[in-house]
Amino acid sequence: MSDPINAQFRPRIFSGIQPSGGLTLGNYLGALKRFAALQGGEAETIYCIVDLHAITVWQEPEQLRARIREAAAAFMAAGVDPAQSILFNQSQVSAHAEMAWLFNTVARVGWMYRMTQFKDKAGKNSENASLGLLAYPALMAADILTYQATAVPVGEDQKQHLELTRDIAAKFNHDYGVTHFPITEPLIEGVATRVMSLRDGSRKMSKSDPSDASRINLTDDADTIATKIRKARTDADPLPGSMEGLKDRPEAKNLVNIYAALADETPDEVLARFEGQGFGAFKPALAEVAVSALSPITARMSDYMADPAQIDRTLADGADRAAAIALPILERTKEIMGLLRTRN
Ligand code: AQP
Repeated sequence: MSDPINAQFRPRIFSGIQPSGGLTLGNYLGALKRFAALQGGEAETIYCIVDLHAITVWQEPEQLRARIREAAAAFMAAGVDPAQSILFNQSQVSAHAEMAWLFNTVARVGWMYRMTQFKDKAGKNSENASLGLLAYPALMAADILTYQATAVPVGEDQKQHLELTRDIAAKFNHDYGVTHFPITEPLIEGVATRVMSLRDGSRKMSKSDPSDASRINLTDDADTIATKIRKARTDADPLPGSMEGLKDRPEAKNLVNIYAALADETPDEVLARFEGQGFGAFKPALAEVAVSALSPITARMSDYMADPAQIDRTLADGADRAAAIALPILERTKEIMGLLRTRN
């Protein structure tokens, strides 16, 4: 249930994706598809390509620029309409970085060290990780709270960061005796909140996984998609009649969940049709569903990417609209903290 404090805020949805690689089927099912579906409801929708997050690990500058545009193309190809939503890249709205600094003074160092994503990404040599990678969740809180967003659609992997955003909002409101930030709700819904690697059912499908075979990229053509699915790791057993029977078969469960999410069915509906059949029958059927869902998106992406100047104009327009919401909230935050206003 939503925190009662949120009733005092205008319903607003915010979410973002890092341009840290080409976007994957995981990003599509866990994020983009839902971003598009949430448009046109009672809440305003604001979607962001979080490039300042991407540079917390090394990015080749030219490649990053290309990936920001490619991500924008993927958002639009997946149905995010810049006329219905605000679509922009984070670094064009300086309020995100400014608010992140303010939140660096609210968040505690211990909160950051507890983040599993920091531990995973920093690896054994965490002393050598960028300071930005450690402070990443404070920037994410800034992304969300600079718009006083009441809800954030995310995949399961971002749940811990969302909890930290809520902690920062609650501590700020408590320390300064105000109701300035909502306690943002995570929207983690559907069967594809955690799409797993095609090579290892215990790891999340990720755009920065060194193995390209572990993921389906939104730019993969039909043959590549079919090959990756054919080679996906599975077991030799036939499929059971319901998900209960897949409890200890993570790779099989993952493929059934992907099928269900792409076909807009429940996993049990999918299994009811494939009960008793092996992966020799299931994988080609999954490849067909995946190709028919993803090919139109890939085609639209390449149309958008053929006109990078238009993508840049769309992002600049989105940044202006985002800044118009963010700046007054940033200024009020500074005022609450005892800083002098820089704009009226
Ligand atoms: N495998 C996934 N299943 C479901 N949802 C996913 N998301 C990412 N991977 C999956 C969701 O996509 C949104 C954007 O994620 P992000 O780009 O900010 O970073 P991430 O979660 O760290 O995604 P990646 O692909 O794993 O990026 P890298 O490799 O750069 O770290 C989020 O809502 C996320 O939950």
